Amino acid sequence: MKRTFILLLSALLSVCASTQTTPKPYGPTPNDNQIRWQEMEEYAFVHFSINTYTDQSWGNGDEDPQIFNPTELDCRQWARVCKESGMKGIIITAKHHSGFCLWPSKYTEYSVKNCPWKNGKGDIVREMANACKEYGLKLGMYLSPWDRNCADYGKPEYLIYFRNQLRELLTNYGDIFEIWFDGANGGTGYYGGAREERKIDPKTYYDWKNTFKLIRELQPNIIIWNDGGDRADIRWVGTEAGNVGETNWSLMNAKGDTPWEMLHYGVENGDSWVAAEVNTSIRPEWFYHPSEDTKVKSLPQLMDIYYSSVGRNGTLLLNFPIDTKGRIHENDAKAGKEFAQAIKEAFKYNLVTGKKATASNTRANSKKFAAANTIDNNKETYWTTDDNVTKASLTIDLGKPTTFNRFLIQEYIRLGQRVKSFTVEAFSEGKWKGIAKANTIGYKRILCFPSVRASQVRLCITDSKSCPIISNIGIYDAPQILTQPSIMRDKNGTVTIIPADRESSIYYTTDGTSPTAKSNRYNGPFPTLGKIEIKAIAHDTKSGKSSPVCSEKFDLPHNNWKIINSDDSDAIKIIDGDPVSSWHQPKDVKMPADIIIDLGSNLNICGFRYLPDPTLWGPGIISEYRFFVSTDNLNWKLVSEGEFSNIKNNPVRQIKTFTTTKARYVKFEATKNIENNNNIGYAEFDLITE
Ligand code: FUL
Repeated sequence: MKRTFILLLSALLSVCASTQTTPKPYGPTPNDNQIRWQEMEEYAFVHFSINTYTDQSWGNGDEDPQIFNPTELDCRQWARVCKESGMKGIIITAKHHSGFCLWPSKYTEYSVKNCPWKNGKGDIVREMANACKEYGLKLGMYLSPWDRNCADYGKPEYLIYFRNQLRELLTNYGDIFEIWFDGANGGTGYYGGAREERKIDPKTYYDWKNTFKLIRELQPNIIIWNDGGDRADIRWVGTEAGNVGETNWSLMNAKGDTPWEMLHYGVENGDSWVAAEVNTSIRPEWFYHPSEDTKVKSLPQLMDIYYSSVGRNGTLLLNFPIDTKGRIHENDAKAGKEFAQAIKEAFKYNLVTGKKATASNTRANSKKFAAANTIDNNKETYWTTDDNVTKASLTIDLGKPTTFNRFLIQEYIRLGQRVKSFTVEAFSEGKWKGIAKANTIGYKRILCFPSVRASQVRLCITDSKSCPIISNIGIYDAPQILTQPSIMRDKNGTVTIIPADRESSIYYTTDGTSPTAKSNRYNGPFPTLGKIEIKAIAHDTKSGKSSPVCSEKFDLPHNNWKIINSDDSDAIKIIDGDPVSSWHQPKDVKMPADIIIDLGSNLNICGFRYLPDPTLWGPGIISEYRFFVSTDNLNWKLVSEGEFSNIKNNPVRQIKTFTTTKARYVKFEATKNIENNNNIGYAEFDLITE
C-alpha cells in the first residue's frame, strides 16, 4: 500500500515537474484551423469564368452567358492534375469580378443556368466538389466581393445578395477549407445596364465583422483570406509574383493599415497570428490565354517559387487556368507534374536520419527537450532551452563527410514564432565554416546553398524573442536543376541570349524546333531579320543535363521606328527590346498622354503589347488606354480602348488585339494609371503585325 502511494506520488511529481518546464507560449499563436491550413503547404487555384471566352483578364459583367460553352469540361481532370502537382486542395473561382457564377445561384440569372453548357442544367462548383472528394483534395471558394454585373453593387442591398451567395457556397458543397475575397473592389462595370463607375470603401462596405461571423457559423473550420478591411486568418504577401520576404513573421496587427512591407515581411511584434499565403499563377496571367501556351513556368522557375514560399514560412497557392474547352492545358499539367516530382526528389532522403544531435543547452537538462527531438521525424516533439537562453547551438554529427545543399528547419509554432536570426555552419577539413544565415524560421524554412561536403552541421540560434523551440531539422542533397537562359532582341534585330549561370553552354534554334546540344552553339549576339521564334537551352556537358527550353517570339524589328512626339533621347528605351530599361513621360505631362511612333512604312497591324516599368516604386503603370492608327499622322482612327485589368497586382506584358489595319503611325494613349496620378511609365512597347 505504502509502496503504491510512493509510486503514485513520484509519478505525479514528475508530471508536475515536466509541465512546469514546458515553455509558455510567446506572443500570438496560431489556432487549430491555421495550423491545419499551414500544414497543407501547397494547394491550387483554378481560374475559369466568362472572360475565359473573351481572352481577357477580367470580365466586365456584360458578356453574354451564351459564349460560355466548355465542350470538354472535366473537373476530374483538374483534380487529377492538381493532385499530380502535389496540391492538397483546390480553390475555385466560383464567382470572379464579372459576377458570372459557376454554380446556378438562386439569386442571379448571370450564371451557368443561362449558358449552353449542359443546357443550363450544370453546376461546375458541384462537379469540382465531387472531383475533390474523389481525389482526396480539400475544396476552397473564391467569391469576388466586387460584382460588375449586379445592379445593386455599390448600394447597401448588395450585401444581402453577397451574403446569400456566401450561404449557398458554404452550405451546399461540404467542408470548405478556405474562402478567398479578392482585393479588387469597385470601378467601372455593367451594373445591370448602368455602365458606370461605382466606388466603395472596401474596409466598411462589406461589414466584414458580421460577414466573417456568418462564415464561421457556416464553416467553423474555414480559413478566411482577405487583403483589405478586417484582418482575416491569413494574409496576402503584396505580390502575385510568387514570393514572400526572406524575413517573414507570421504576425500582423489586428488594426491599422497594411503597407506593402507588412504584407511582405509580416510584423515582428504584431499582436495577431496572420501567416502568409503566396499566390501566383503557373502562367503569367490568372485566366487562360492561348498566347501563353508557351509561357508556362519552367521547373527552375517553379522550384524558385517553392523555395520562396513554402521555404520561407508561407503556403503556396498555385493557379492553373482552365482553357476554353474546360480543361487544364497539357503544358500546365506537365509542368505541375514535373514540379511535384522535383520536390519529392529534392527531399527524398533526409541525411540526418539515424544520426546524433547534441545541443549547447537543453531545457532542464531533460530528455523531453533534447536535441535529438529535432531529428526524430515527429513534429510534436522539440528541442528547447532554458527560459533565459536566447542564443544556443545544436550540432548534428553526420558520421562521415557528406555532400548536401539544403537545410530545412521548423519551429514548434503552437508556442509562437520566436527565432530572430540564425546561422548554419559545416565542419570540414578540421574547421567550422559558415554556409548560410537567415532571420526568421516559423513553420518551415529551407535554405539553399552551393553543395558542401562536411561531417558535422551546426545550427546557431543567434537571437530569439524567447527560448527557441525547434521541432524539426532536415539536411538534403537536392539534384542540380539547370535554369534556362533568357532571350532578348534589340531594336535592330540583334539577338542576345543571357545565361542564368556561368558554367553551362547555350544552344539555340531559329526555326521553331526544340534545341539540343547539337543545335547552334551561342557564342555572342547575332543578327536576325523579320518575325522570328528563338528557342534556347542551357546545357551542362559534365552531367549531360539540359535546362528547360526558353522560347521567345519576336515580331518585326524596330529598325526604322521613331518616337516623334518626344525630344528626350531616352524615350527610345520604350522600343529598345530591353525589358529592364524604362522611360517615363516628363513630370509636366498630364493624362491623357501619348506616345506617337512613326514606323517608317505602312504595316498591317493587328495588335500591340505593353510591358510596364518593372521597378517596384512609382512605376507609373498604365491601367486604361486608347490606341489609334494613322497613315498620314493627321487623321487618326481609334482601333482599341479599354483597361489592363489586373496590371496593378500582376504587372506582366499586356497584349491587345484588334482587326488588322494598315498604318504607318501609331498612337498609344495612357488615360489612367494605377496610382491615379500623372506618372506614366513604359518598359517596352511593341506591335503585332500580320
Ligand atoms: C487578383 C484578381 O484581380 C485576379 O483576377 C486574380 O483573381 C487574382 C488571384 O487576384 O487580384
